[in-house]
Formats: sequence, C-alpha cells, structure tokens
Amino acid sequence: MGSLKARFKEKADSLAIEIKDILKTHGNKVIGEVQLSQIYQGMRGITGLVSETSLLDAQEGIRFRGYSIPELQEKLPKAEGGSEPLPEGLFYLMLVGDLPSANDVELVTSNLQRRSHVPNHVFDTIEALPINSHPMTQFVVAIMALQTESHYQKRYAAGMNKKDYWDAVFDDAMDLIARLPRIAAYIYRRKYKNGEHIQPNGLLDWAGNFAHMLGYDDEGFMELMRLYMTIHADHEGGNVSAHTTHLVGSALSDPYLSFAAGMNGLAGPLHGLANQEVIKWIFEMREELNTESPSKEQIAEYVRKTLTAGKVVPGYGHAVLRKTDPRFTAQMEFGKKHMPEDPLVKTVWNIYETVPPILQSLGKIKNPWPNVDAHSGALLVHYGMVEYDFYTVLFGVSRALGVLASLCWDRALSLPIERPKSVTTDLVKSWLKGEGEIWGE
Ligand code: HAX
Repeated sequence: MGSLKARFKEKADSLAIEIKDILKTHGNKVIGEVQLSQIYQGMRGITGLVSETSLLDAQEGIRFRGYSIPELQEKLPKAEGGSEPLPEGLFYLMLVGDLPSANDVELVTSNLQRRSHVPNHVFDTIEALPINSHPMTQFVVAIMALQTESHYQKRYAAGMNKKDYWDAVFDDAMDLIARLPRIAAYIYRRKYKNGEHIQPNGLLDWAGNFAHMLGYDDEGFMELMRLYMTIHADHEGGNVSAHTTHLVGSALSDPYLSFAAGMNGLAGPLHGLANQEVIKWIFEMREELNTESPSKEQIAEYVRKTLTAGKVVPGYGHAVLRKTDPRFTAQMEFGKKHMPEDPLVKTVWNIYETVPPILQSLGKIKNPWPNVDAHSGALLVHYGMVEYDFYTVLFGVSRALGVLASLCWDRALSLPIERPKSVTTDLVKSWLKGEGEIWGE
C-alpha cells in the first residue's frame, strides 16, 4: 500500500522531530501530581500515556483526531446510497490525521480486500475448540493461530533494523484488519448457523462485507455495521483493550500477540463484554416480569433488585466520562431513524430515563449515565442477531482499527518499553511514618 504507508511515514517522521524538540525544551515540566489513593484505585486520572488517534473529554465524549461522532457522520465518505461513515475512512483519519477523500477510502478498502485471505489452519484451529467455547475465546485463539503470518515476527527473527519496526507493524496491522471480519463471521456461523459459512463479496466495503459474511444482507444492518465499526474503534489510550495492546506491543511483541492481549481485556464484563451483559440483563428482566415492554416502574424495581444482589447495572457508568456517552446518542439516533417502534429499543430508552437517578441516589457512582454498551445490543436484535454472546467479537473487530493504528504510531515514534514503578503497602506505611524513601525522594 504505497500511498497510505508513505503518507503515514511522512507524518510520523515530522511528529517524531517535533516530539524530540518538545522534550528537549519542556521535558522537565510537571504535568500533574499523583495521590496515594490513585495508585490503589486503578490509576484513575493519572496522565501517563500518549495516544495520537483519539482523545476523550469527560463532558463531551470522544473525538477522533479532533472530530466528534456527528462530525464524522457528516465528513467521512459513505457507501453508495448510505448515510453512515465508512470505517475504513476513520482508520485513515486515525492513522494519518487527515480526513480522507472518497478515493483515499476506496484505496484502503481495496487494499484490505487484497490482504483478506485467511489460511486454512486458522479455521482448523477454531474447529478444534468445543463449540460451546465463548466466541471471544474462539476469536483470541484464532488471532493467535494467525500469528504465523506476522511480517514483524519474521523480520525481527531475521535481524530487522529498529528503524524498520513501524513498517512491519504497519503491514501486520493492515493484514489483521483485513482478516478479522472473515474470522469473526466464521465463528458466528460456526456457533449459531450450523457451520453454514458465507464467502466474502469483494464488491462490498469492509463493514458491508462483514455484515454479508455474518449472513445479514439487509441494507439497514450494513449501515448499522458501518456505524458500529466506526463508533467502537477507539476511546483514547487508557482503556483496558487499548492500553493492553500498547503495553504488550511495547515489549516488541508483534501486532498479533499485542492485539490478542488487548482482546482478552475487552472480554471482561467491566469493559467490552458489557455489551452482551446489557441484553442478557434486559432479556432476564423481560422474562421475570413476563412482558416484552416493562414499565418504567417495573424497570426501576428491577434495577434496585440488581443493585441489592451486589451486581452492576451493565451499560451504565464510566471511568472517565461524566455525561451520556455520545456513542450511546449516535445509536439512539440510528434507532429513531430506522426502528422507532421496536419494543426492545424503546425499553433501552425507558431504561435511560430510569437508571441515572437511581444510580445517582446511591451517592458513590461518579457517572450514572449510559455508555456505548447500553444501546448496541438492541439494534442488533432488531435485525435478528439475538446471539448476544457474540456481541463483544463485533466490538473487537472494530477496536482493531484504533489500537492497531496506535500501534503503528508507537513503533514509528520509537516509544520505549512501558514500565511504571510499583510499591508495596509496607513501603507506603513506612513512608507515611517518615521512614524510608518513596518515589525517588
Ligand atoms: N452499577 C452499579 N454500581 C456501579 C456502576 C453501575 N453501573 N458503575 C459504578 N458502580 C459502582 C462501582 O462498582 C463502585 O462501587 P464500590 O465503591 O462499591 O466498589 C462505585 O460505583 C464507584 O465506581 P466509579 O468510580 O463510579 O466507577 P469506576 O471508574 O470504578 O468503574 C465502570 C467504571 C465502567 C467499570 C463501572 O461504571 C461499571 O462497572 N459499569 C457497569 C459495567 C459497564 O457498563 N462497563 C462498560 C464501560 C464502558 C466500556 O468500557 N465499554 O466497553
């Protein structure tokens, strides 16, 4: 991919020089302070990472290279007749920092098509797993099986110069993004559709072809996939999947190893698995109440029951956001446009009106508002994709766009191995008594 790779390299070289200058002049500037509580509480609020592809504002939500989701919906190229952005365009934007033209996006799409072949041993590896393995387990195992194809791994073993790391990471990132939809669709059709697989359609865009291979050729579902793959792609650098991919990559593990590690983090219920938990929770509520359309009073009662049982209300809360997630809002708008009368979608909206005041009343939850996962499942169910165990795989395919673009930047900027300092509570206690040294004092 001559042009995108060359364009990326040009941008990376110029930013690398700028960063060198910034650090030379301002490297000693203090950026914040760390409180004792923060090191026991998930490092919340500590700025300690650089991630070029997107930035999260607590009040406003995510911006990808400065563009909000509504701006992306307006400015990124679309499929013919469609109104949602093509995720390939977002990948281009995250990678090089400029909005792509329709032609730029076409080139990315065709490049991904050329790279999309998945070797048979990957499917054999998936087949070796019990059918009841969770789809995220199958996904991660398949990514690991695909690692045989890593250019980075082969070139490193052959003695690659460190100046070339970014080049091999770029090729692996493109290959992975190209192949993930085929792998994900294979897992879906294997587990839920009697192994009746669907061949790719080379005339479709990346997300449209993914929808097709999953077995959903409805134009509405294709549009949903384009939106879904765009809004789930990145959420700055500190979330578990992005941070893990970056961390593992910092040991110079190849992109397959790094991305698989990130996906293991995405599979946690406090992160990406929350999307399946939301629909599971709503289905259980509907079953228990024996109604397809629970009232707000019934929902409130069920929320209190969930909290009393010592469980979280899935899809609500966030470690950084303090307002309704704009990714939730984008999906709500999609629902209003395409399925305003769908009972499950309406239930999601009723939950939105019911849950925040209840969570707020507990007095301990910093963000009572919905996140991206509160809405996504209901839209999928509308088009017939009811197998909620699979939802996090969809999230994972999308997340590849952001974390792999970031990994290209990590190597192009020669970011070093990540290694923060940890302490023991014994050391903290003696430090509090004025004995012993801590944090380089
Ligand atoms: N339901 C019930 N309790 C909640 C809650 C929720 N939705 N959100 C937070 N809390 C609780 C916390 O568990 C914590 O309780 P304890 O003090 O008893 O341990 C307390 O409120 C304070 O938490 P916080 O500071 O507001 O939130 P954190 O930054 O620690 O955690 C989470 C953020 C997203 C993990 C949290 O809000 C949560 O568990 N939400 C539900 C799961 C979810 O939707 N996850 C997806 C998040 C978005 C994402 O990554 N998508 O992939």
